[in-house]
Amino acid sequence: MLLTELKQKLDSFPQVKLLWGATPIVRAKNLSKETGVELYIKRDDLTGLALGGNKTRKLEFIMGEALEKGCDTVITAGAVHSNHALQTAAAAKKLGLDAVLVLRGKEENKGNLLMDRIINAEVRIYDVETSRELKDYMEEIAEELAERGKKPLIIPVGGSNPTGVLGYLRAAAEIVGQSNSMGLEFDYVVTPTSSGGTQTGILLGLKLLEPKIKALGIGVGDPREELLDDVGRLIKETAEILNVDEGIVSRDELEACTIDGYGFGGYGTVVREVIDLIKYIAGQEGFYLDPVYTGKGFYGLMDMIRKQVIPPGSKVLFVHTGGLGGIFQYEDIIAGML
Ligand code: 5PA
Repeated sequence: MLLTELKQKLDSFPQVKLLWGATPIVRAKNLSKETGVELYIKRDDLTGLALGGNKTRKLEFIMGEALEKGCDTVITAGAVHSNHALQTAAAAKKLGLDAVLVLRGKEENKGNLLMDRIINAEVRIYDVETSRELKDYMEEIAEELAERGKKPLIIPVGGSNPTGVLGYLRAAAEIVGQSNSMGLEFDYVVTPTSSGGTQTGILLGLKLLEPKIKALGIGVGDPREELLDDVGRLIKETAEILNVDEGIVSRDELEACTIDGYGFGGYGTVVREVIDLIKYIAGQEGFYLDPVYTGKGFYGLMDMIRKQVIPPGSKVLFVHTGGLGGIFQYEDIIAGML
């Protein structure tokens, strides 16, 4: 598909503008020298909403849908450290909507939870193990609000539905446009993956525009089968709304480009190996990764480079999906590891 064609398709969906503009692609000079690959970072941590991050892109389309449907409230879910929840609250406030955040975990006023409270989002915390289990609570709250005459929209965990994926299709288009104008041909585009929307958008977008580029999603500790099912379903559903072949990415291809082994015991664990890497990268390149997503994703990338799964000389783009608040959510654990 031509770049202009994909851009036109994306422009035809309801949307609002939340990003400042295209996020920069920056060469990681010291790390490139050290690793023997040409390493670039797509700074999606600098989207401009709250603390920035990948959810801003998804929310451009999700909030577009909320406004089109005449909703006055959005409800979403995640862990207490959820970057998505904070981004959703910030987008809602900016657009004059209410936000209800349905969270799980330890109630501590710091990090993203503190930011949620500063922006005056309604926060409800439940004692469940996984964010999937919060779905029923979101539905109950939606009913409760509807009875009070409100019009709520439920946004799934991570904003990972086909509407949200459109945001990362646009990111794929942006990457292709920027790499053309920089005279760069990437071999790999690498993202952390959890609820699957980011990986789906990049994978599908690059498959449509530049199928030579390998799009790798590095799991951050969610169960592999769940992730593969989620991304598989999202690819199909998004292909459908875009009117492209829903079999465009085969299950085998999806399995090959979904990388496992860097979850460090499961989603949300904060481990020394990753904190050491965050320190190292900050010291080399002057930017911060987060302990839950980008730190694990980048660890996986560095390991694949070291093992030459990604061969020397490759041109690699890592998408920095944000998550800065995670540093402050886990400040005590991290401080203990310095
Ligand atoms: C998250 C997710 P996907 O959910 O689209 O796979 O993106 C993974 C990801 N980087 C990558 C950062 C900084 C993220 O926050 N965050 C979730 C959240 O609730 O914040 C959905 C889990």
